[in-house]
Amino acid sequence: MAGRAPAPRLRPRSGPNARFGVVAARFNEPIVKKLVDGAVAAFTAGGVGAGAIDVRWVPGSFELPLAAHHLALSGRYAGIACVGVVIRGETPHFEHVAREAAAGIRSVALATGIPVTFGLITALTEEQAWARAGGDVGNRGAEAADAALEMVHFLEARTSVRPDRRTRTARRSRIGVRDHKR
Ligand code: DLZ
Repeated sequence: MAGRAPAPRLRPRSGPNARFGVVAARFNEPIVKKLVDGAVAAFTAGGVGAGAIDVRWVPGSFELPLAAHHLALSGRYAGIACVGVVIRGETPHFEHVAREAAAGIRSVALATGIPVTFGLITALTEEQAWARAGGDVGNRGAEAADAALEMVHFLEARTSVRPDRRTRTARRSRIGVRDHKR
């Protein structure tokens, strides 16, 4: 599936104070670094302050969901972009990695309510992967960051809860904790 994602450029209302995370899988690291650069550049272009973007590395794409889940539950992040590169090898192993990463990332977003987006390249060859890491076919990391920004904007338009408070608020209401005003 080739093609470029549309550039949304819908900025979160919370402005430069909103924090964003990039979780990056170290497998195929030289290509993944291009995705990280793309994601950071897109967040910055979207109005996120340079000091408000945290990049965290994990061993491989299989580990992306757990790391993203941990960051999302911290309540510190408005959105998180996951980036990684899965290239077909000689065995079906890569299919398991790609499938679990995709399903896991989706689950984290649904379970936490924090936009956690999918900046993975799944490619048949290294050449295809480079093309999607800032080459002819765009930069999947930048697209994941743009998607996170747009989803934060989407959620902000529908709730008065600040994005970085959303997880904490959801958790507190689930366990029946109320804020007592004195
Ligand atoms: C083991 C493995 C393989 C074969 N291929 C990739 C890959 O193409 N891209 C990637 O990000 N990670 C790969 N991994 C590593 C797994 O994601 C994971 O880190 C290990 O299986 C340990 O859990």
